Amino acid sequence: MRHILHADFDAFYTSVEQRDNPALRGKPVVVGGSPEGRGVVASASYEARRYGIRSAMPMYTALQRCPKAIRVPPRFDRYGEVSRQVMVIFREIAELVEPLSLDEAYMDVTDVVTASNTPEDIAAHLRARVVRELGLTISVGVATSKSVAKIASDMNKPDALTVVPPGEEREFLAPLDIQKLPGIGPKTAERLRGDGVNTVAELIAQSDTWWAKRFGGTAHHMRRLALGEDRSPIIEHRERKSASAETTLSTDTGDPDMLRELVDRLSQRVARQLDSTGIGGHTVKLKLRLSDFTTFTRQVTLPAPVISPDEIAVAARSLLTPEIQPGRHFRLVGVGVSGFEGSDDLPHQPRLTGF
Ligand code: TTP
Ligand code: MG
Ligand code: MG
Repeated sequence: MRHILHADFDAFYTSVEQRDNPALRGKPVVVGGSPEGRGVVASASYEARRYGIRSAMPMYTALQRCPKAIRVPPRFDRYGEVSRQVMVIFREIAELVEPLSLDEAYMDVTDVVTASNTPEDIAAHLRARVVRELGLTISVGVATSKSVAKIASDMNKPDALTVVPPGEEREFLAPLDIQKLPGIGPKTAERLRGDGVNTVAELIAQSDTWWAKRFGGTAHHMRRLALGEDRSPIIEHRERKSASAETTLSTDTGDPDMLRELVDRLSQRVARQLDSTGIGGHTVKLKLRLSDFTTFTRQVTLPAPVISPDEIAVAARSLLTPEIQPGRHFRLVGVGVSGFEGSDDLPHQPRLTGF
């Protein structure tokens, strides 16, 4: 049996800002782009969440919901620094560490567990150390698998320790909404709800044929997740590749409506790739090839990661618009997302580039 911890900072970006600037403490704070520049909320303090403010919400909407909320522009360098510091602590307490994003990681502590040092003790000690050394709180989930530990760490946020004892995984998951399971995004959830399946209990009650129909090749894996029997190992270094999609047109076109519609379709394909990992990227790229085979890309790096088809499409369309010019015909269009949280290709400054 393994003992896995999942740790995740509470309101990461905003907590760092509140720590560094005492005037922000105890107040509704949002980190993200400006409302005029169509910015979105990257992180909202728990005080701001009481007003219904959430990550990925347009900043304009957030400030409408809570006009006295204080907006702070993101400082990615600072968050990267804190992230490296917490990962050092994680590596000191656990044998294996798999960072998932800047603010969270899985840890396998199986080898350090003893009768007098239970997984719960290790987690409590870890939480205390992070508060003492970094002045920030993390929520931790303790379980026998990655998926259950991750769901547990999110359960009682903020500043919480949630333990799922061995053997109780199934009961723990049963009452939860299906979307709590990793791999069930909004699209899949919608289809399952159409079958009257809303909770994990209802999911595991379905027949083999239903599972095969709904999940195809991943049915076996997903069923294990739903039963709390996820066996996936802690992976020390995870590759996060970019997600992209492109199409060569049957006839070259310069028609703005056709091109925009194509960009939307490609954005949906890219979003589906991102949906499988649940990780958004900061950079949206548009690739274009003209009738004469000249190929070029345009890209934009955004303060908050994009993951939904609409977010990707809005950014990609904004790159497309200036390229539509009289007499210009396109033979290929591509859309891509990169710049994932915690990866090396994330630039330190939001920027607008073309090459
Ligand atoms: P999360 O861990 O998802 O969120 P959080 O730490 O702000 O809040 P909590 O964990 O307590 O629910 O993401 C970590 C950071 O990643 C977050 O502080 C900002 C960034 N982020 C975005 O930029 N955009 C997003 O849509 C999300 C979800 C996160
Ligand atoms: Mg967090
Ligand atoms: Mg996180």
